[in-house]
This record gives sequence, structure tokens and C-alpha cells, in this order.
Amino acid sequence: MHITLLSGGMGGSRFAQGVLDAVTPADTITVVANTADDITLHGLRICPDLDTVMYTLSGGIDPVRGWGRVDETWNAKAELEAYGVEEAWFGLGDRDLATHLVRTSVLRSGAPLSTATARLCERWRPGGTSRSVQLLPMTDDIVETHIDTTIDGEARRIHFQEFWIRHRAEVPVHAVEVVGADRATAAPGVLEAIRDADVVLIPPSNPIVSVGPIISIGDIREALRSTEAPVVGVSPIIGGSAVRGMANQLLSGLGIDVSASGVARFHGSRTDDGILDGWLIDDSDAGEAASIEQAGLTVRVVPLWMSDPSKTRKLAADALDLARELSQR
Ligand code: FO1
Repeated sequence: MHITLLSGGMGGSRFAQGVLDAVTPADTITVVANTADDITLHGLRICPDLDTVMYTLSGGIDPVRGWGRVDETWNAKAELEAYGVEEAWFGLGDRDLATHLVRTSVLRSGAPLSTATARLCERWRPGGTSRSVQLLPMTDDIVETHIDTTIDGEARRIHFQEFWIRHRAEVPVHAVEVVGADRATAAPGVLEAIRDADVVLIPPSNPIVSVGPIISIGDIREALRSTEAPVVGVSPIIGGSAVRGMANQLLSGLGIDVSASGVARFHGSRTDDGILDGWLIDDSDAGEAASIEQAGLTVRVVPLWMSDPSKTRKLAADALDLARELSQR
């Protein structure tokens, strides 16, 4: 079976690990990662979601933070602060820094982000040596999520990372724009991974800043709407609230209902002009199942908390079961 996941950072990576644990070595997995979180700082191109997937699927991730490297040190960051460098708000770990240096040197040589990503994966081998996971950026074009907000009474447009890290998502969200998405095209291998998949999975990633940018790229959205594979998503909202991160602020800022059904409608059914066939919701949101079914989606009510690897593997298996059922219809 070939499984393709469209993933953001932490939630998507953890879910992808669950899929890896739930399938056989004969199955192949492609993770298409969001690159709209990417940012250029200190002259380096930094790709948080690509790196979080890569580190998570290869044991390099810091399991507590959910991003960056395990056994990390922060000497470079402290030195930047000592120099009064403004961008020191962005946490650059010493080990993580090497990833951005290698990626940036590949990009500076004129090669695209997909080549730089392959170069980094030669070392990390996400999925391990037995089960190769193909990690692809959603696009090789520059796409960035910017947030319209108000800071100290002044209207501002800031990068998503500044919104999330420097302002801890505590400033208002007036609008979110994925700059460049209208001109961007899928990176090599992405459309094939969606068209030729047996299953396409949308992990419990942030619908606005993680999944949203991926499906805002025209040819990717088209491939999702036309693939023979069932498209099954997992609600990132449990019990009416996001599990972690800033989905609550972003969804409510955009007037989208912070609920399993609100996100299901945001993505939409493929019987309409959306991208989903199936949607997994948590037991605590079971009351919303009927209304989500009315929106044209097949719903499964299962435990969504990925509180340990065995629960995550079970969730992945539940998603694959629904996909299998849908493909037999
Ligand atoms: N998140 C934080 O909350 N604070 C940071 O300083 C920070 C630095 C950072 C560096 C590299 C990286 O790959 C991720 C980093 N993140 C940090 C997480 C990042 O903001 C999020 O993983 C995504 O952008 C949202 O999914």
C-alpha cells in the first residue's frame, strides 16, 4: 500500500510515526510537508515543518518540545542575544543550526528546496533503514504565512513565526495570507504521490497554517480532488479545543467554528468542492457526527489523543481502516 500524508509540524509528525508503526515494511509512505512556516533569518533558510517531520521520523527530535533537536544546546542563540541581534527571539539550537547551514548552502548553489531536503534526509533517513519514508516539501517555490494583527495599537503584518514565537499567538488575528501560494506549484513527486496513493491522510495538523497552505497550492488541491485514493482526515480539535499550538486563535480569528465539524467544513467534502472523504473525531465530539455526515463526510468516532505511541498507532490504524472501507465503496 502507498500512503501519502500532508503534514504540518508536531501533530503531523507524531501521527506519521503512528502510521509507520501501524503498517508493514512492504507499505511505502510519502510525507508532503508544509513549507509556509519557513523563514529566512540570519541569512539562513529555516524550514520548521520539514525539519520536525525529519527529526521525528528519525529519532533526532526533542520529544518534550516537539521541535528541534534532542540534547540541544543554545550557545549561538545566547551569543546572538549578547550582540543584541533582534531576530534572536527565534530559538536556533546549536545542533539545529547545522541543518539550516547545510540547507542554505544547497539552496545558494541554485538547487531547489526538494534537493536540499533530500540531502538532509541522506543523513537522517526518516522512517529508518527498513521502511523508507519519502519526505517532500509541498513546493520548491517561496511561500510564507503572514498574519495581519494589531500590536500596541498599530496595524502590523508579521511572519507566522513571529506571531507564534515572539508574540506567543497572544496578538489578534485579523487575516492570514499564504503569500506566494497563488503562484506556487507542487514540488517534484508531490502530485504523483497524491495521484498514485492508495490512501491520502490529513493528520491532526493545524488547518489554517499547516494543512491550509498545502491545499492552497492549485495543482495540489486539484490532485487531491481527483485522486482515486480515499482522503481521510483527523480532527485537530478535541472537545471543542485545539490539542496544542494556536489553532484556537487562528480559527476564531477567521470566524471558523473551533470544533471538529467546523474544521471538517473548512476542508469540505469531495462531494462538494472540498478535499475530504472521511473524518475522524474524538469520542468527546461524538454529538457532532451527524452534522458532519450531512456535510457529505463519512465519520468515525474514535479516541484522538496521541498521548503515547501505542495510542497514536491505534489512531493511525483507525484512519487506515476508514480509508479501506471507503475504497471498497
Ligand atoms: N517554537 C517555539 O515556540 N519557539 C522557538 O524558539 C522555536 C524555534 C524553532 C526552531 C526550529 C524549528 O524547526 C522549529 C522551531 N519552533 C519554535 C517551532 C515552530 O515554530 C513550529 O514547529 C512550527 O512552525 C509550527 O508548527
